[in-house]
Amino acid sequence: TPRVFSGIKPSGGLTLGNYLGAIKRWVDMQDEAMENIYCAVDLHAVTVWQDPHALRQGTREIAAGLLAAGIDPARSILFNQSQVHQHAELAWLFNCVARVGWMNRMTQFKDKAGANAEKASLGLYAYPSLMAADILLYHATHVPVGEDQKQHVELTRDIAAKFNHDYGVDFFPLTEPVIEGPGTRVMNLRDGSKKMSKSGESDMERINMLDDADTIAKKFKKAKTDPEPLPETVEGLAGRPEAKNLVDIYAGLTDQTAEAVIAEFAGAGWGKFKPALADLAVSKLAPISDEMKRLLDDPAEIDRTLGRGAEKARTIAAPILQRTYEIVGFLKS
Ligand code: AQP
Repeated sequence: TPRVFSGIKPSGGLTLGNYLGAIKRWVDMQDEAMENIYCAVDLHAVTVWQDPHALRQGTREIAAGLLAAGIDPARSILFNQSQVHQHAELAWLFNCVARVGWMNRMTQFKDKAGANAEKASLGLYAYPSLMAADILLYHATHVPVGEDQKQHVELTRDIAAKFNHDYGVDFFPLTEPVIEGPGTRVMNLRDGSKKMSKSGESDMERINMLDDADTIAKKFKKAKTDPEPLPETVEGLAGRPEAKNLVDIYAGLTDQTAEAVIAEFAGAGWGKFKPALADLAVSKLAPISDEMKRLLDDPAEIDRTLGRGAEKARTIAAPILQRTYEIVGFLKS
């Protein structure tokens, strides 16, 4: 069976970008004939310093968000990365397979490190080889991600291919990114050229999954737009990143195409569209955030769920790492 792996970094609260770009599709993938593995990637989070208390809280929030959105631990494996030490071990080997030149081309590192790359952690630089390890440790064939992760999944293929070639084996699969639908790149509400991020500076630039109805309405009301009304056809969104983003969010939340949304709202002003979008977002997110809050009231139960998931993950990961060590030539007594 095809195997799916994907993760979310506990570097802040979950956003609408995480929901539309990742979680919503992960839930749907459970209905396909695939084995699903979903992970709170805490080892990735600490590539930038995290307050330990916030990291624990963020990890539980991801678990609660996934469970509340419909990830079923009986059908999917759900765990946090650091409980399966094989991720870090395989990442080390991949650090030795990947080339410095490959890492130098990663645009996310450039974005996150900013002007002062010398001060970035070595872990942030090597992030893509840990991500390759996350995926290949399970021989995952499909990786559902947002558009921003496409380059990293392609690098994962390069690492797998180079490992297979260097050791003359056909061991690691060449993984496909699964990037589909209108929600794969949700943009910042205050600047349509940047993606919506958990850790962006201002809270007004993102919708958090735990935001209440008033906050969601306020954020959409204040979202940056141009003065023009919605166009008559979807082509009219070209060159209007903020308008396109709000239409795409509407489309993502209703499982429609942007064309269908434009057909419904052709020529409408923002005074009509924004409240409709806010109502829609609240109607979709409120049941999830209510359930998240209920789950977060019992952190010990969340921890147990993650622990059981980690146990299942290790049963897949351990033999694959062991075989990798044999291929590489590590002695085992
Ligand atoms: N804005 C987005 N639109 C669509 N998909 C998104 N994803 C994240 N932001 C958007 C997808 O969510 C999954 C988990 O991402 P992540 O949290 O592990 O990493 P990230 O993409 O670096 O997230 P952030 O929110 O930008 O975190 P910070 O600010 O801490 O760096 C991935 O599938 C991602 O594509």
